[in-house]
Amino acid sequence: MDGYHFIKFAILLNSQEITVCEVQAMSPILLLVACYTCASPGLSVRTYPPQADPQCLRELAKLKDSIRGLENKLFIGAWKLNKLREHGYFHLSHIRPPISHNETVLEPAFLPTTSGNLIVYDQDCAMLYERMKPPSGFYRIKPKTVTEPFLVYCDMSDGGGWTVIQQRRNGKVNFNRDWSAYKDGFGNFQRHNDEFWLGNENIRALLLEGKNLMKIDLMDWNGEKNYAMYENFRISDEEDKYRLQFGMYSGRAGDALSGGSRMEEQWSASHYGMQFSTKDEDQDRYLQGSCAQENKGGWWYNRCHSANLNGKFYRGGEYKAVNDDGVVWMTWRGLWYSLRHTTMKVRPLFFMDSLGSGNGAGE
Ligand SMILES: [Ca+2]
Repeated sequence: MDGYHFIKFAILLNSQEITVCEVQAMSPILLLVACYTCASPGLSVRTYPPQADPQCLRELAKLKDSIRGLENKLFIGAWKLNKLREHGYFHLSHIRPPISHNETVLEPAFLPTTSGNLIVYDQDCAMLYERMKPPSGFYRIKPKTVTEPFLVYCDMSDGGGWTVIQQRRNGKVNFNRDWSAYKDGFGNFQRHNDEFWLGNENIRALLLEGKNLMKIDLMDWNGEKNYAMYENFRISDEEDKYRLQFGMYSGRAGDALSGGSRMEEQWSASHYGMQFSTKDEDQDRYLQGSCAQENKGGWWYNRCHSANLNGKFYRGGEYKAVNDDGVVWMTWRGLWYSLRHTTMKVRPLFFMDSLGSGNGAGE
């Protein structure tokens, strides 16, 4: 509330005015209903000149807080209900207690399993998490726009519900691959520390679902961890060469995808708006050569990068090379330090995680 105006709810119901001091006697729920009612057509809200009654103002502030809390609950409840309705999980038979590692709760019709992995048809790991709270592992998901379900690693820790699109752990998988490999995905999809790229087609299908949060987990060779998060991470289709866009950054590892803090760095290194390049498909802004060839991976190169998570895996961290081709997150360890672990994982922006925070800002 500003110092000059204070808006008093005067709710006209059957010509009866309820002033703010009368309102304070109402329960928060009634007040919420009243507030929604007063916003309805045919009823009106009036603005009054300032009236300095401190007691009244305090009560009003408290009530506004209650309303905000209730509105949040209402919003989350409505959102959950919509999801339940949309995806048909509102049948009592589907509501089960959390499962243990070796317990199977799917209907027999969904079995048998493939490669030891349950076949499920959730659109992503967040939906799977909400439905079953299973442990981390590989599961088949089926985003709306794809016809065939595909295997993903679901990270059910860190609040749960993360679909992992990229993972580096040990350098066993070669990431210096061509366009079709990056399009379809490659790597191993069996153990939790396997390395892989989920594939640009699959990633695009996953991100099409709407507002999301991409979390990038990093670990250096001393075991120190860090992270960066981006809202609304998305890529365009193959025709537009999987062009990258993302929203607000948060985290502690620095906004390397935007190219760092200096303007000249951003101009040449920001990955925002860049198309995807591989060693055989050069879409970068480096006219003299190919960033993908020089930096040994497929990525949204500019001229060339400040993040190179699909780069060459160097043991030990600091490395020497002709080009800065390591597994790099410039704003944390610089261009000449190759990280040990990287994970790129995504889930809906509005997600009630196991910590109940709802914002997915876990470490
Ligand atoms: Ca080029």
